[in-house]
Amino acid sequence: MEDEIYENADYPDSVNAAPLKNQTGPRISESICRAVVFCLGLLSVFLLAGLIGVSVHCHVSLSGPAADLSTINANLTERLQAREDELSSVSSERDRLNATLTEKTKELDRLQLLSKQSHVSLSGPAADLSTINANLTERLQAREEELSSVSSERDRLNATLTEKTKELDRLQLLSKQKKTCPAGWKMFSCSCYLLSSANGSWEAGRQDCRDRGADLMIIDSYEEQEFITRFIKRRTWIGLNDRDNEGVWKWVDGSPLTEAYWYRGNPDNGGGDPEWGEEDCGEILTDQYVRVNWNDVSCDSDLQWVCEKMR
Ligand SMILES: [Ca+2]
Ligand SMILES: [Ca+2]
Ligand SMILES: [Ca+2]
Repeated sequence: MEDEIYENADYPDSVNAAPLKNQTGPRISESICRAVVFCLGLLSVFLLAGLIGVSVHCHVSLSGPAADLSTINANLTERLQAREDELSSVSSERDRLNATLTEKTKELDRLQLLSKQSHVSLSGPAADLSTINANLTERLQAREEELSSVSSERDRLNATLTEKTKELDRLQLLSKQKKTCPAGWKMFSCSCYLLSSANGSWEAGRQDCRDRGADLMIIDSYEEQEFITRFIKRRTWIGLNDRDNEGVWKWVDGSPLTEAYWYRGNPDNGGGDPEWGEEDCGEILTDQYVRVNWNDVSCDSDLQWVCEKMR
């Protein structure tokens, strides 16, 4: 515009060159041209001022919304970030679902294949196989029940065996114990014998034997008579008396006297001598005559005694 203005400004100068040859006309034209140039220059100044004003106004008016734009930009950035996050999350979910779908598809294929195979294999002899299977299952069940029953029987027998073994051991131990005599007792044949260390009446001696699980000795064989004769060193009570019925001798177990070894003249019940009194209890004398060493004597006599018990 300014160039245009100057071009217009130059034009009158170029026009002025020719009219210089004419002195009156050109002077008026020159004044008009100067006025026009002045007006144009003034107009240019106004236009320039207007442009500057507009420019300044625009600059001022843009400084206001700059802050708003920054906020909007920040908001948009934030929302964009949120959207991106959301997208990332959705993508992950999609990938996960895809993986599950793939897995399920494979499982379905496998099941379908299996179903197809089963269908093919069972389609022919399905009934027979089913029957055979049922039979086998039944037989297996029967065998298992039988096995269970046999196992129970075996356990029962084992328990009984254990019990019987214990009983046997106990009896063997008892038998072994019975085969020997207690300490201090003398063993002969099937019996054990104990000579007392103290003296006493026939009744006191018998009580002592009973307290030991025995009784006064019963002599029922010549061998036993011979044994006790060698065993004793002094007069000794034996389990023989006629207290209940004078002259009728019996052993402490109630058995009658069938084989006797009385010293000569005995039993004499004291021989009628009041000094000796009644003689109702039996003793073995120290006499070494084995076949004749028994005597009847007062039951209150003070003698040792011999106990006997089965071993
Ligand atoms: Ca005996
Ligand atoms: Ca008598
Ligand atoms: Ca006598």
